[in-house]
Amino acid sequence: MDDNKEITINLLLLGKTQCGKSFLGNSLLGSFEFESKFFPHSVTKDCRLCGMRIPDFARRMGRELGLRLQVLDTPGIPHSSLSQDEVKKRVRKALSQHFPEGLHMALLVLRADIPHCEEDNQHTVKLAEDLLGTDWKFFTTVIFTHGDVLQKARLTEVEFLSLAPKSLSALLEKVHGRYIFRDPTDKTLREERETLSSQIFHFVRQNSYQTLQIK
Ligand SMILES: Nc1nc2c(ncn2[C@@H]2O[C@H](COP(=O)(O)OP(=O)(O)OP(=O)(O)O)[C@@H](O)[C@H]2O)c(=O)[nH]1
Ligand SMILES: [Mg+2]
Repeated sequence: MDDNKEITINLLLLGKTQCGKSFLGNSLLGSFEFESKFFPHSVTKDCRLCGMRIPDFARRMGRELGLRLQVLDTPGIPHSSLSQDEVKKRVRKALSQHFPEGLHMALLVLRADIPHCEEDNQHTVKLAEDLLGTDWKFFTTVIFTHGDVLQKARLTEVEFLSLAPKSLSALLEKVHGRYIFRDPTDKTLREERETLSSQIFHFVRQNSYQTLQIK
């Protein structure tokens, strides 16, 4: 925690190509900082950090508390033009460059509208472990994008998770049940930012604002 007036939270976006990382980053920032679009190949090639401040985000001991969110967008893995090793190299470099004080939360972005296969989920765990070390599970939240499909399929979040393969439940167990379904339909950027930032802030506070040091 910085001082009594402002808390900085460092967030990392991780996930496969076209899973919605940059879009999620924009929703968190409440602006269109990251290039996000539907494309038949990977859009983001370089890691990029963007930040924003929410003054008067919360109150602590009678004082207004501001929140500064720092969001690091990354290329997807697998990537259409970069090798896995190259993407990992870029992410590691950006983490040490931008978050010398450590990472509060990695946001592991998964699409809710495509099937979750056993191998995919194992690959996701390995990727997080490779990049963040063995403590990754204490500093990771799974974010399901395209949550709007659940409504169309008349499935609740609980039903969706109970029908998903065991490897997905295992992944959610590993991250201590920290997951969020996002459904950007009918929401303004501001509403999205408020909902997402409070959910993530809650998880960071549960961790007593500790950070993961990237070696
Ligand atoms: N309906 C819906 N569309 C989404 C959601 N998240 C992302 N998208 C769309 O999915 C497409 C890809 O989103 P991006 O944010 O560019 O995905 P990315 O993971 O950054 O993609 P790369 O940089 O190519 O790896 C865009 O058209 C987004 O508008 C979501 O939750 N719901
Ligand atoms: Mg992107």
